[in-house]
Amino acid sequence: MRKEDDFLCAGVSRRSFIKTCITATAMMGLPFGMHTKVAEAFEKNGNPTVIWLHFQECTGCSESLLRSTHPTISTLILDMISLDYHETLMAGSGAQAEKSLHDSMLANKGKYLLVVEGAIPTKDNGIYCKVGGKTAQESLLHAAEGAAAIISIGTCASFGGIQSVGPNPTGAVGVRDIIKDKPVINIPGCPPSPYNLLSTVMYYLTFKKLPELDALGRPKFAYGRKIHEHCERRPHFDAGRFAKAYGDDTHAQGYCLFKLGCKGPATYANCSVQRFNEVGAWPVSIGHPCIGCTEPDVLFKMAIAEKVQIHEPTPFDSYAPVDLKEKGKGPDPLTTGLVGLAGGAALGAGAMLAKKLPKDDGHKGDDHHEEQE
Ligand code: FSX
Ligand code: SF4
Ligand code: F3S
Repeated sequence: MRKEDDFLCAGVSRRSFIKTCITATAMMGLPFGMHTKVAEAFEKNGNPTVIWLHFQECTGCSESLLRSTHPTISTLILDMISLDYHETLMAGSGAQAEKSLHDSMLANKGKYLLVVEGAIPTKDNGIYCKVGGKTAQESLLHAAEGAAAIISIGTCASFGGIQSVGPNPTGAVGVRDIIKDKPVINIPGCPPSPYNLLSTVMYYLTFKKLPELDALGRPKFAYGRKIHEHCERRPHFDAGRFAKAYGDDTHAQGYCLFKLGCKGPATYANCSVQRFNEVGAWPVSIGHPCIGCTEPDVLFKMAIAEKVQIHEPTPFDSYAPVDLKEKGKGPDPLTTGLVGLAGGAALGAGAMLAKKLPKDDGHKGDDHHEEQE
């Protein structure tokens, strides 16, 4: 008899597959148990054709995908989807590669997912990035025509990224600046979390629609909250304990990195929750301030050490909820104690925040969180 782990689903072990479905389900904010629906949908509708184009970028987005190990996203992504074209991963090149791109677009017209990595130069007829004799803009327009949906992976494809920083010599823009007649989902980050890409693809296959997006086109399940709300250094922030210099005692003790320029209070992303690799690291956990890499107005627009303005102070989301009291019953002493603690902490946080924030802050970052239909 076969062990469960020996059963292969779309080229990966059943156990790994279910684990990935559980992770993706949790990331999408769906109730526990929904992973079976996600798994069923993936088994039924899985193996979607994906065409992946590269334009102006460093390939860090693809690298990030390949380096992820828990769960083994690279294996899952590469086995669970039909990656028909990816310039840096495919074996073929030249005319052979061009043919497979053309054949796949024709065979899967209207059904494939187009993933775009990198910005698109528009100046001087787009001559600053050409692949196979075509400008990035031409390739994008051509591939977008038959796509069911487009995913802009990384900050470059989402918003223009480093290429678009002034004076923007090549006129670099993001996909949404060019494609107006197709759904475009932004998964920013420089590089982004590969789990956000996986969850978005799984959501799309499960529900046959796009996840809810914010005003910047980012899935709300991954970019709905500020890093600052769930950062492990947040208690230090609330208590007014800030690292003063890299390598000094305050830094070594894990104090809040706000005064070293951490952009967490103005950055919407799930890095501190999902983290990046098997050791569970993310920039702030290893002592570097968040540089706001998911935010178009922060990354490369503000200096690393520049402080962000905190517009809407939000409490640390690990404090005890304030509605612990069961309906119809009086509060028990433990609940009262917890509520008191939570309230005290939140008040304390607000007071400390007002007291400790420097007065000479800049005014960038925040706040793109109106809903998008
Ligand atoms: Fe951009 Fe991707 Fe930054 Fe690099 O290729 S989002 S420069 S990490 O990786 O596009
Ligand atoms: Fe964490 Fe940065 Fe917020 Fe400090 S400022 S709590 S390091 S996100
Ligand atoms: Fe980017 Fe900040 Fe996360 S720099 S990777 S959004 S912690």
